Order: sequence, then structure tokens, then C-alpha cells
Amino acid sequence: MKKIVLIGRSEAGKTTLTQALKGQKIHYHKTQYVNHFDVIVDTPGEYAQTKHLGNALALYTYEADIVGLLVSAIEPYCLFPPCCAAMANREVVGIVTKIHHPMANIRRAEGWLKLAGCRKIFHVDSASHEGVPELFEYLREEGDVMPWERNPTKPT
Ligand SMILES: Nc1nc2c(ncn2[C@@H]2O[C@H](COP(=O)(O)OP(=O)(O)OP(=O)(O)O)[C@@H](O)[C@H]2O)c(=O)[nH]1
Ligand SMILES: [Mg+2]
Repeated sequence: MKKIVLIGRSEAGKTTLTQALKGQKIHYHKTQYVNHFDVIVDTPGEYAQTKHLGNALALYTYEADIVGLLVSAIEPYCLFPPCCAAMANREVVGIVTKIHHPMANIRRAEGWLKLAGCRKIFHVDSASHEGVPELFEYLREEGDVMPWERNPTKPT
């Protein structure tokens, strides 16, 4: 799997998406420091919201193959400046979360991510895992066996 770093404001859904990608039970956990998992780097929203901590995020992008910018469909404004994706020397993808929230405005979130420079945009509801397999496929590398492809009768 390609390694992805998840960046976005607090409550954007980085940790929930991490849990969904890892096939874990979803439970609320406030991120207080950067968490490195084997293929996912989950960052605290405060890093994206604070100027001097924001610079540290640039360093974490160097540890990943892909940069994932998260915007939840209910965010009233966007933190990512126009064309900020051009600052990264990695591929930058957008991820819209909370797509089924009653207040969701998916087009608005998508527009902000496009303005930030994301060409590829995923739509996920991490709670129901909708859109998570598509992100999995995108991160897949040759030889990777996806969880749904495993033969349950064969020990791994
Ligand atoms: N229904 C739904 N709820 C979500 C989704 N993503 C996140 N949530 C909920 O939104 C809240 C915040 O999600 P987190 O994943 O903790 O947000 P975060 O971006 O990690 O926040 P920080 O750790 O503060 O940076 C939690 O209550 C989640 O259950 C989603 O795609 N769908
Ligand atoms: Mg978190």
C-alpha cells in the first residue's frame, strides 16, 4: 500500500477514516499528536489550524507517498489556500467526508478541494465505510491483497 498522510481541520474525520481504513470499530478519539501507522499518518487538526504547527505538516508529507487533504461536507469554510497542493512534491488528493450528514454540501467541499489543486477527489462516509474501498484501491500497490479478496478458509 502507498503511505498516505491525512491533513485537515479538527473534526474533518481523519481519525475516523484511519479507523475505517484499518478495519477497526469506529470510536471517537481526539488526536493530540501525530500518529504513524504502517501506511497512514494521522495528524491533529490543530496542526492545520495553527501557523507554526502547520509548517510541520510539510515535513510529514515527505514521509508519505500521497497527501490526503480532508474537508468534511459540513465545514463552513476551508483552511486550504488556493493552489496549496502545488507546494507538495507528492500527489495530493482530496477527500470529502461526512457525505450523508443532513447539512452536507458536497459540491462546496469539492469546490474548495479543486481550488486547493486536488485533481482526484474521493467521497467517503467513514461511519458506513462508503467510499473507503475506492480509496483502498487507489492506495493499492502491485502484490497487495485487499481484505475483501482474502480467502477466509486460507490462513494469512
Ligand atoms: N457520519 C460520519 N461521521 C464522521 C465521519 N468522519 C468523522 N465523523 C465523526 O466526526 C467526529 C470527528 O471525527 P474525527 O475522525 O475524530 O476527526 P479528526 O479529523 O480526527 O479530528 P482531530 O483529531 O481533532 O483533528 C467523530 O464524532 C466522528 O465519528 C464520516 O465520514 N461520517
Ligand atoms: Mg483525529
